[in-house]
Amino acid sequence: MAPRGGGRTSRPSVLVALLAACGGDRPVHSPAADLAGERSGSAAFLFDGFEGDDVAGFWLPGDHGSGRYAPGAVSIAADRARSGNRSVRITVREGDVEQTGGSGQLNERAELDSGNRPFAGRDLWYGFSFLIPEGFPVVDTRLVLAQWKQSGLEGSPLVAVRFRAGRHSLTVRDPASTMGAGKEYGLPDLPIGQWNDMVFRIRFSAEDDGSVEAWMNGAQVVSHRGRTASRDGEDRIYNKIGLYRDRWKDPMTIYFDNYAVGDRFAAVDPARLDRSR
Ligand SMILES: [Ca+2]
Repeated sequence: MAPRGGGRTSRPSVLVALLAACGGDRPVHSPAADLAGERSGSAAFLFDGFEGDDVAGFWLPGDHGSGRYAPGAVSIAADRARSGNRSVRITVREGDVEQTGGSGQLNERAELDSGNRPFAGRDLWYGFSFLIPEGFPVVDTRLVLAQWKQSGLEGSPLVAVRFRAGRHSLTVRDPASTMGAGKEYGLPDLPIGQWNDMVFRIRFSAEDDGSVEAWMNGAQVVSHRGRTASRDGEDRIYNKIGLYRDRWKDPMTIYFDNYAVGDRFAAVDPARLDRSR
């Protein structure tokens, strides 16, 4: 596996970088996010409401060939927003950042990667809202909308949100298996053209105290207990959102908004930015 962006920095420097980013001139988060943090009494470690002219500075760059998306595949969009006026639009086209999987199957991707962080062995909360637009090709091919992986561990993601042939599901890998064996939880159907708020509480652990919980539109839909990471990997975790699939002819587009990583539900809940709350 190629060296990953977040792996270049130690834990303290990641925190320093985040603090610097928050105080810098690059639009990392919106005033609405500050208000939400104040209301909840908790701020997220990472937040992108996609209200700036570009994605937030913590996302790894998508250099063609080495990054997670091809040039032009990720853009700030003003035609959809879960909160504020903008979101991020991600489109994968045939052959984008093409790789060959373990089974020889060609795969392709357009994903945002929030960085490689020392998150193993602790409770982490992730939240985002996403929208599948009208006209999206709902087809029977492998498609991953969000995934969590462990640095230094090859094979399937530890946790993944999938959408295949209209079936929306969450998979938890058996860390001892390299090729996908594990548990699959069915998730509520995905309404096309509507925003869906997702919150995840995940404890990545190579011991029995691992856990994965998920909420969709405010209702808990997954509660998993057991080992969620491998002793063969590093203690660093990275999370990607977007579109990762086996090779397919037709392009696919998805929208995300209100991405957050934090230490409690209220810090990452995509609905926390609703003005009525
Ligand atoms: Ca937004």
